[in-house]
Amino acid sequence: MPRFLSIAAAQSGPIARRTSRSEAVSRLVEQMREARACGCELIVFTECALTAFFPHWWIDDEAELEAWFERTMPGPDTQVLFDEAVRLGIGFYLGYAELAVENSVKRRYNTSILVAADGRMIGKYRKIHLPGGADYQPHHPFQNLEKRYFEVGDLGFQAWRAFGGIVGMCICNDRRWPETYRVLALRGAELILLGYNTPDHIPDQPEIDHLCDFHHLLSMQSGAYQNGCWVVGVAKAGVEEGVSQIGQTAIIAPSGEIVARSSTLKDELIVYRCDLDLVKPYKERLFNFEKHRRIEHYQPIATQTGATPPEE
Ligand code: CDT
Repeated sequence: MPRFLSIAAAQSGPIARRTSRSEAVSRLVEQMREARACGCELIVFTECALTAFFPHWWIDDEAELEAWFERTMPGPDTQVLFDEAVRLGIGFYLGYAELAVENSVKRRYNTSILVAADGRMIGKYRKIHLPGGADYQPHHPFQNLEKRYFEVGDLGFQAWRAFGGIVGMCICNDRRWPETYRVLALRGAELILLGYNTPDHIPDQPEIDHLCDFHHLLSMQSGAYQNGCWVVGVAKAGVEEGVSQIGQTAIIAPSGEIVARSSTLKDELIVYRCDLDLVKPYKERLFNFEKHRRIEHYQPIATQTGATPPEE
């Protein structure tokens, strides 16, 4: 019996530094309407979908920095997105910068949420793999200061029963790490949603610039295949405040095949009717974790019983 779920991956073009939240949200609302008109039940937006990707530049002033963050979700500027989702009857994944006040302490996270078609918050994820550094790099054409502006996420990798399947979330750099997909799949995920802001130039490793698209797709395709999951990866693409970012928004089947892919570097919706039951041949046979994984052999060499000591 197929379990169909029609998904829209809503690639974003650049968002200028001066763009207001309400302008950015109105672009998302437009894409949401288009997705619903295409019969979609779920729309996936990108990482930090409400603003320019501010970790690309240095910010000293605390108030200026906090202005890039959302204190509440929904908040005054995002309520309209939730209202429109309910009106249309469509769920969504949204990435944003979150300012949380916990026990009177301010904490900043790179966050995503999963929202049901009735506006209910299904789950929240806070990005674990933060790339870049915390210090200014004077010789780089742009910065990657996620380690300065965000804390490492404290919610782990979780999966939720939603949209007729089991859904997990991650964000951008997480997609390059096999453990992201593996932990989500061990928790039962059948569908993994993610947004990303990925420059097409890596300032401290320019020799692999020409492989940016390849490594992006390679990570998601292998993650999907090796864990028997659907993966939906959504870009913020194009030249944003002088930083050129890849597109390649893609929907990937559990076979590892790309079934839909963007072709521009602008706001662009790609849509696919995913059969969630296509995870079964992989999860139940080839990659049946319970049957075939051999975790007793995963210990570091020094703790393995019967390990041959290194030769003198
Ligand atoms: N936003 C984010 O996590 N970007 C990183 C840039 C690293 S450059 C290889 C990414 O992994 O896409």
